[in-house]
Amino acid sequence: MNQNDRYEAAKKQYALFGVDTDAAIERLKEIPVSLHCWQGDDVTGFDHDGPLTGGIQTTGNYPGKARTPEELMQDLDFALKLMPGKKKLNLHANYAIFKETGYANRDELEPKHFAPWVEFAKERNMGIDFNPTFFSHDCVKDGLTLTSPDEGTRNFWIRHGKACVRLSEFFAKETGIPCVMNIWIGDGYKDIPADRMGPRLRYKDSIEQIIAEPHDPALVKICVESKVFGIGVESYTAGSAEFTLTFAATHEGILPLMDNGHYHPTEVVYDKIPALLCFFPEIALHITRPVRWDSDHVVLFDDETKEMAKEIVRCDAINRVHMALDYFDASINRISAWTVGFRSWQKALLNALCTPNDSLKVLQDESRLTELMVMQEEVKTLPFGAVWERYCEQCGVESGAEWFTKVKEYEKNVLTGRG
Ligand code: RNT
Ligand code: ZN
Repeated sequence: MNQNDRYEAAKKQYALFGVDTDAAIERLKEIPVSLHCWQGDDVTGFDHDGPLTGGIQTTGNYPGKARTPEELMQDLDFALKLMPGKKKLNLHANYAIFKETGYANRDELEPKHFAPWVEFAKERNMGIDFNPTFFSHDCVKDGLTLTSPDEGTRNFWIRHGKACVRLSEFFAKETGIPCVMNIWIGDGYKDIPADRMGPRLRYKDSIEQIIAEPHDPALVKICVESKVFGIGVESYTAGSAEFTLTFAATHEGILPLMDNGHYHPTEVVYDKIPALLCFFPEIALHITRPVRWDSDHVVLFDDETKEMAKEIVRCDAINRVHMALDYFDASINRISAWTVGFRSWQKALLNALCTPNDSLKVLQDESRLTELMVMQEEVKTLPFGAVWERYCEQCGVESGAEWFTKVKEYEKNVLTGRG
């Protein structure tokens, strides 16, 4: 059977369940997914020489890490060509480029420090999402930024946040695509604090000052990301789930951002997606793979990932959920890490679009729960591979693992020369 026959046979089988695979493929082509620049260099960036802080860690020492903006862009460009679908570029403030402009501290970042990135994104028809970087910097005092009791420190980071709001609006205007700006801080305590509310009141005030920076909410979508704990910050995290969710709920236009590595191990973000969609017009996600902790392994086409995508599709919320990848594995080829993760989320979305959600809902609502179980199991073995093949073909990328041959060549020709 050739590829076309395989697809036509699959299409018929899906049609028996009421699924239109052609429509699913077309829909997927329009869903933007944000690709994080920081997988390419282990969250290092270009504005400091110090270690990665903030309670996050990359482990591994695979050769070939990008060391300059040129190398990171070259790697990104290579990886993007192996991924089907519509992409946005997700940048962190510490990826500012100072070569032409001279150094600027985080509280004085300006559009000119990101001009090469804007050019990169525009040339590839990508929107840009943005993240202030509240870590890996000398002005993090005692592990604290926006919650710091030291007003000088806290004000520095508020100014950073405001600069990022201005930058986000600049990105949106330049690309013509709204910019999702995500606030995440690692502030917290390794051991039992004496005051759990004070840091949160300061954090609340800090975010309120940041979002007061004039901006068009249609162009800049500001999110707050929660977290349960970090490395070295095990006992207390100021930006907990309750804190960020309530902040978003009580501040017009602010979106909650859920990272599926940031909850207790038996909590699942796929169940939280529909809960939040009952209240918020828009929400945001960081899609990652936590293995026993917030380890940020490469996203795979696994059950949790599939369920997250299914909820977005089932809730008819594709346009209400901003999807971004967030992981960093330094132990394997970083281009492969980018590619596997992006392709896995694409597969999850396509799989969700090829799920007979309407008929399964009917079974639930009619309490035909035995049949629901039978059908949900049945759907799992439909010939999804042939639909994926067709989608990749239409997007001009390889559907199978042939892409990896190219990555190996690139590793040999480009990455190994990086010393
Ligand atoms: C950390 C958060 C945060 C970061 C990025 C680099 O636990 O997930 O989103 O991963 O900002
Ligand atoms: Zn995250």
